[in-house]
Amino acid sequence: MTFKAPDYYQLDELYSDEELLVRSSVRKFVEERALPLLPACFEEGRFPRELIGEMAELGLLGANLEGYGCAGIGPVAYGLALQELERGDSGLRSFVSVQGSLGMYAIYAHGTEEQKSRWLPELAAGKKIVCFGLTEPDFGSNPSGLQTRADTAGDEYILNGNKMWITNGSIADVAVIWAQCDGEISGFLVESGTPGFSSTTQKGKWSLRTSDTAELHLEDCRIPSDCRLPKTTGLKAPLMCLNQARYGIAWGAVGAAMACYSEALDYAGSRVQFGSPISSYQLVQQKLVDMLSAITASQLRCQRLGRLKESGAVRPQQISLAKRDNVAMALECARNTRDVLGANGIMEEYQCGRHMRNLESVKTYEGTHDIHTLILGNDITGISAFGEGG
Ligand code: TGC
Ligand code: FAD
Repeated sequence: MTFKAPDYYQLDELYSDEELLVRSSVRKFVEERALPLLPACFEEGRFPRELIGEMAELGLLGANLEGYGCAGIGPVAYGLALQELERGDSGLRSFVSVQGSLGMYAIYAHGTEEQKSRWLPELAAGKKIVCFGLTEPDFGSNPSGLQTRADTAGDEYILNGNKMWITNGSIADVAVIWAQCDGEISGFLVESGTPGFSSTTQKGKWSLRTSDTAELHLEDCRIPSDCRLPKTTGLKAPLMCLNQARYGIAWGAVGAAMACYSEALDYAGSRVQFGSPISSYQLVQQKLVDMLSAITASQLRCQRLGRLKESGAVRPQQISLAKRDNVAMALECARNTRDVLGANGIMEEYQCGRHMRNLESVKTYEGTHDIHTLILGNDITGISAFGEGG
């Protein structure tokens, strides 16, 4: 099947030449290099490490950061790149989100000049991999209560605790670990191989199978005091990183929806039942139109969000709205496509089932759908409904 990107409101006219160039180069990479591998990787439960070098060459790692070997592209170009990656698979976009928007951004925004010079060029080049450890077994939606501790011992910190569901966790060369330190949440750079630091790959996922997910264990893990990210005092520091990643997810989810819509339209045009293509029946047309309408609304939302980010005016709550609604929209498109494809919709040779399963994770990570609802509810009413401790 040839992918036909829906652009019903001619939004391409609103993108610059540079933005369209970024999109076309990532689209080519996904079409020619990633999609031939992804279905098999999904079946095997394997992250395609062999694609890291090419993604780095395309400037996709820390793409929207300035200097340190990063491409320095604008937010809209970055969004379009992530849209293309997630058109391939959410796991590919996850890798790029965690490497750039969470790990590299944490160092970029909160690190010393030495930390930035040491890590960012190699992370941008894909020679090193980073992960971001915020979530713990008992603290997911409510990271403010996290239990991992960093205690001062002379010119070292001693870290103890466990992290869970950490993307890139078992392949990372360095982990950004969020821990309680002197009564505040603070970030620490922990290198793989440090005594007392280990990871366990989380097996048995039926979603995001092309992504590496791991538990991280810290047991009397000693790190030099200059491994602390100095500008991290309080939950605001990791939440700033989450804004970057949630922004990318808002765009990425639209890519997954576009892949599903294109598949549904193509299939409906060629599948004949009762003597005619199923696309000639009103109920099928309604499903296709609902998808197109929802995708167009999300594309417009991304466009505006990107321009707001470009001008420095975007608010975290506006990002929450886009993450929440675009992911829900994409999940609905994946389910509708599965339906339009009938029995074939459950087969791995079609993409909709893989996207549908992936999007169940995307709905949960980076703040669940319901947490973003509460963030927005709080914003419009001024009343927090998170419950005690929220
Ligand atoms: P709250 O009291 O509201 O806020 C604490 C401080 O942070 C500030 N703040 C923000 N700053 C920047 N950006 C945001 N989005 C911010 N939201 C809040 C706030 O102003 C305050 O600052 P200050 O100066 O007064 O101290 O904190 P809370 O404890 O009530 O929690 C708020 C809540 C529930 C919204 C937050 O905890 C939350 O977002 N929870 C969801 C957790 C989450 O998203 N985890 C993601 C883990 S990483 C991940 O999933 C990666 S998957 C990646 C992949 O594979 O692609
Ligand atoms: P919980 O917080 O236990 O929530 C369970 C349910 O309760 C949800 O429906 C939630 O919406 C609801 N709920 C919770 N609180 C409230 C409330 N106050 N009001 C109403 N409903 C509520 N984390 C990282 O730190 N780094 C990573 O790289 C990372 N990668 C991930 C990769 C994958 C594949 C997955 C699945 C998760 C990843 N996560 C990562 C963790 C992710 O951020 C958490 O799963 C997410 O924040 C939700 O936490 P939880 O799973 O503990 O669910």
